[in-house]
Amino acid sequence: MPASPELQRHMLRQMQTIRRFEERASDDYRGGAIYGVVHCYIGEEAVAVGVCSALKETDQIISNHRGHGHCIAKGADLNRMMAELYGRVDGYCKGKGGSMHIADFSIGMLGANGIVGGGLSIVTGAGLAAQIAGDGGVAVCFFGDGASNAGSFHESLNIAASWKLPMLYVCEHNSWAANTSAQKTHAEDDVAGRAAGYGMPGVVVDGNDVLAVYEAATEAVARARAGEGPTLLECKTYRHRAHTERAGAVDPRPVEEIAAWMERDPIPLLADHLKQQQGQFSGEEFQAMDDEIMAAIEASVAFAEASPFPAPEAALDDVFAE
Ligand SMILES: Cc1ncc(C[n+]2csc(CCOP(=O)(O)OP(=O)(O)O)c2C)c(N)n1
Repeated sequence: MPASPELQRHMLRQMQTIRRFEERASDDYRGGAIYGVVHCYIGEEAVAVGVCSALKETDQIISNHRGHGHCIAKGADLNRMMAELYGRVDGYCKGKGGSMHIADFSIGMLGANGIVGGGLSIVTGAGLAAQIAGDGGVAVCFFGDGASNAGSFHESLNIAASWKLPMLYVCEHNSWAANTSAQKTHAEDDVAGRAAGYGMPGVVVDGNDVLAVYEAATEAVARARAGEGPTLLECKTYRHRAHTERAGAVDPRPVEEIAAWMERDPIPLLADHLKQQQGQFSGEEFQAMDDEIMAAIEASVAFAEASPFPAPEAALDDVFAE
């Protein structure tokens, strides 16, 4: 089902929010206000937004080390996200998790994860739980082409297909795992082809076209809800930034390759599409939307700065389950 003009405007706002949030996170990380490490999703926003727009709030997702976009697309609170990056007590993990551990069960965001491939088996358990509960829920995993070579990928897809779990596996194929080209680690260009080996559909989609991602995800989600089992959805996309925001981080990717993908930036692609629809959108509206987003980002930084650091004696609180 094609996205309505209202939904398209919502998607544009979501993508621009991810972009602005991460630009600020990167600046503040390099400026020393944010600790730990920051991996930016900039350039890949259409994947998280297209997929999450096809979900209900009660559906569950899991993310990886590059998780800000998935959190925002699922409806996470910017203030608590920024406070977490700043390491403050009002952050999602009370300031002790940082960029790679943001979770919000209340909106079906089961968490980012610093272990490459770590989310695949966890969220497959969430799919099994939804099936047992019979509540019509769907579980979604976002992971990279690098993670598609982890053992957990094969184990998870095999069991999910065998048991017809209500799942969507979203491979964000950006052609690089840290600084290693997928050409060195994948004999086939398409990860989706592996789906046949497990007995599930494998679909390749332009991951920079949010409307194409949305339509493919909508179909896969309907299939999962109908009890027909999981789908592997491979989204071809690209990150605009180096693997991490660390100053001086090595980036071996060819400049021509980066430039070609930046020409297909998913945000202008959707904005231009909206503008071409008579009376649907204008440059002024985009500017007004961006101003509101920038104000929300500023507010999130003020919220973070006003929050204290956790007390040293709280270091072990919430670490162990009781
Ligand atoms: C088990 C494990 N091995 C290695 C790493 C180091 N590492 C962090 S991100 C990354 C690359 C992941 O690539 P991919 O899954 O394609 O995701 P992308 O960064 O491209 O979004 C690696 C090797 C890790 N965090 N966990």
